[in-house]
Amino acid sequence: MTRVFLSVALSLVLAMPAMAEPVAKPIPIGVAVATTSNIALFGQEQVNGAKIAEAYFNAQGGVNGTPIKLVFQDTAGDEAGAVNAFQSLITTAKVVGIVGPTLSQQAFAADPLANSAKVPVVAPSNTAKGIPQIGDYISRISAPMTVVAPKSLQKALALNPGIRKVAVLYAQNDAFSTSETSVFQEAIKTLNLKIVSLQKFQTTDTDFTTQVTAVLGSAADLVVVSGLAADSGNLVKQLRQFGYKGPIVGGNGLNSPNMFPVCGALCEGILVAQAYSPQADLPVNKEFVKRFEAVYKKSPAQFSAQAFAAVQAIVEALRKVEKDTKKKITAMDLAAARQAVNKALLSGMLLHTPLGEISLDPKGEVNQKQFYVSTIRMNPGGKTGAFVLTK
Ligand code: 1QQ
Repeated sequence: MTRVFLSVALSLVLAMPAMAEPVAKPIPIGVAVATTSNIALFGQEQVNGAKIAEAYFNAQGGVNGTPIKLVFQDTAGDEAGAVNAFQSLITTAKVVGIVGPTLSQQAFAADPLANSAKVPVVAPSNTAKGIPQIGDYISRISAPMTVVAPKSLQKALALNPGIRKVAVLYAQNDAFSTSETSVFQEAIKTLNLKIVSLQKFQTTDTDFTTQVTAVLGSAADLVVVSGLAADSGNLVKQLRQFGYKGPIVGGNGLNSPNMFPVCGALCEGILVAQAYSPQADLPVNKEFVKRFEAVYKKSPAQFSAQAFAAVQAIVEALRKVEKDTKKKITAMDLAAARQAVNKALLSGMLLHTPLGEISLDPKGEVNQKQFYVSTIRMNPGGKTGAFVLTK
């Protein structure tokens, strides 16, 4: 008797995940980025951009009249934090899709979880090689460094045709940084330049005396840095303090104005390739910039615009699902909705985003045409500055 009861109870429990479970109203979309830790400099910009997207799309009626609701989960800066945030969004918040995480390093740990749970992930800032290849449910709106990084290098060379000797520095404990440096190193060789110094550091380092001494000893006439925000900022600062006067190309880790206080006036002149310009003359971008400036009293940076675009991709996928199935998302089973959203994301639809026109290919890789190379220009006093389009 007891045994029969137990086995019935057990089979009920086992059957539970398969039981129909509707999508909540408003429609929950997860945002798992770093709002604490050493990479909060990026994550805070992402939260700002995502919140503007939520207000913007809800003002348009959300998903054909049903509002969306962003559920934020801090990942902090490491892999475990990203895994926990994903877990909570998938099982507790029951989101239809996830925007996140902040770092590629975290994506390689957390994305497989979402992929096996069949929950679509749209990466807002994962630029390493191999992100969409993590699985069928993983896509990105953040252009890979294979496409973006060489542009800043070409610009540095156009501005300084005498460059021959390059010092390359990178954070060896971060997947994005190791991926980006390999792209830079490849491009350096293609441009017939010579790598005279190759230096490694950790994203947690604050003292770069060893690396800077080696760079100065190599008489490099260009320095190329791949790291995250605080480490790269301190590295640039110490390079200048020790007397390096030549051009500096920074990777995506230097793509945030939140990094300006780290190197202060010594951030001046760093060249960075960008996937976004607040000046882009597009209706959706103008509206984004207007709303962003009204709330945050500053113009949006790349990570904010990319977070907006990632939320947009999921919203437009939700709209497409309703159009194609003639069913309300909120009348659908959660598992079915997640699968349908992923299918719509990978259907090749054209998205008019603040980043320009982009689309995702069937494998989840982004197609983006327009990129920019900017120069960091610090204001007198060295506390604030801007990315200014490089002529
Ligand atoms: C990655 C990156 C970082 C610089 C994003 C903040 O591009 O981890 O892929």
